[in-house]
Amino acid sequence: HIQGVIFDLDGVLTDTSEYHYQAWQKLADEEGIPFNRQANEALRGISRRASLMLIIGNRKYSELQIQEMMERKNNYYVELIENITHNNLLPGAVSLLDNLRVAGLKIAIGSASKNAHLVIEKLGIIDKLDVIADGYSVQKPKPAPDLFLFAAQQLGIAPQQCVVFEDAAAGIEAALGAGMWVVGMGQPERLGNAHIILPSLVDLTWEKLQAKFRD
Ligand code: B16
Ligand code: MG
Repeated sequence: HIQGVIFDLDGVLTDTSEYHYQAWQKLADEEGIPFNRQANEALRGISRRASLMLIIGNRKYSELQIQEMMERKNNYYVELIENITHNNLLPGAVSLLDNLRVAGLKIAIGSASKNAHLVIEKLGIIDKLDVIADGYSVQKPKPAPDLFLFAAQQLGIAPQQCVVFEDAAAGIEAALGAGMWVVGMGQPERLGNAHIILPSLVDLTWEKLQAKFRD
């Protein structure tokens, strides 16, 4: 049975996905590359480099220019998240974290972001987490299962006893590849193969989640 819960960060516990979008939009505008909110959907949950590659498509840039653009985007992002607080937690997130802890589950973050620590600190939830796996934890980014396997290993729990909350197709693929249970958050179109799909974390408890897995 399930002993560990691994949360994606952007788009699951917090609304910072909007700031990733705004930072990419600014970079794309400066480079004269067409980009919009809809194109940004494809970048959900994927690494900084993979995101940039999708944005530039077959335009030719040197490795040096690519590095510079990744850094520029990140500077915009870090600027945008400067003022985030616990108000940027998505509805239901804190009560679920507290409920899971009381129920005796171990809790990890499994985020592709290299800014995950900074974001977690600003959200004020560090004390509610047992493990933080982030963009520095493994070499191969989502959709490879490595990040979630690393998180489970750090928790000391077998992958089959972990459930992952994800909002992105790449993350769901990663979690399924790791042999974990998967809860997809948000729009069903992008959540394909998740075992369960939920619109939000509001009013969710460990008890209710277990009941959903039994259905
Ligand atoms: P960074 P998650 C992901 O975080 C974001 O969803 C994605 O938009 C971003 O490109 C990626 O982190 C890398 O972030 O540039 O800060 O290292 O959803 O896995 O928590
Ligand atoms: Mg995400």
